[in-house]
Amino acid sequence: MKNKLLFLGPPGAGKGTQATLFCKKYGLDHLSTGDLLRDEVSSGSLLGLKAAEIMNRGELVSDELVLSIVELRLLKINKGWLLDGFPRNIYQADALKKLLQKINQPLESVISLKIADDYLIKRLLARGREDDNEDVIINRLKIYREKTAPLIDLYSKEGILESIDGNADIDVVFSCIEKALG
Ligand code: B4P
Repeated sequence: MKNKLLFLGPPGAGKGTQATLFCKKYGLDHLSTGDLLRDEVSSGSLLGLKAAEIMNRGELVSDELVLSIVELRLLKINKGWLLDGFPRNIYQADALKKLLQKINQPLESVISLKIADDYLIKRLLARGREDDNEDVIINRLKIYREKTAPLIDLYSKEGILESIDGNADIDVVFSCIEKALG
């Protein structure tokens, strides 16, 4: 099984859900920039307060902050890892490539979870996190299309992208991911 992975997809596609299950089963280190940022927010730090404002508008937190968090974590990892929600734009993807070259652990596979906007909006409204209200979700989807979706093309050209239908039961999506990475 490949163990240097990235899960990509629009907000609510199930990246976090699938990444948690996958890391538990295969003993990988789960690196979710969304969770790390929410931890920073809960800590009440100045950086956390700034991040909360941006996240609650559905926008992307600064590349500088995200990269500093990711770099610290990746430099400490010596087993397999799964990146969830990072990179989110071309700049972060370039920075990640350089970082992975530095630690000599190239990305092996990218899972792209596909799902229609209507389903995403329903799922996120049902979850009801602070950034899960309709206006913010629509903004997150817009930013996903503008900034994150171009990464699909980038990793497809590198020949490491696998597309999975995210609009199925959680265990069905999980089996498809296992098959793609097996
Ligand atoms: P994230 O925490 O990454 O969250 P997400 O994209 O909204 O959700 P995800 O796709 O993980 O969905 P989940 O499994 O939870 O980002 C939040 C914010 O943090 C961003 O808007 C941004 O501001 C900031 N941020 C994060 N990373 C950043 C970066 N690199 N750079 C800059 N800013 C960054 O699933 C959603 C719901 O669907 C859950 O309730 C789940 O139970 C349900 N669900 C999942 N799979 C299902 C299925 N198969 N069927 C039915 N329901 C399902």
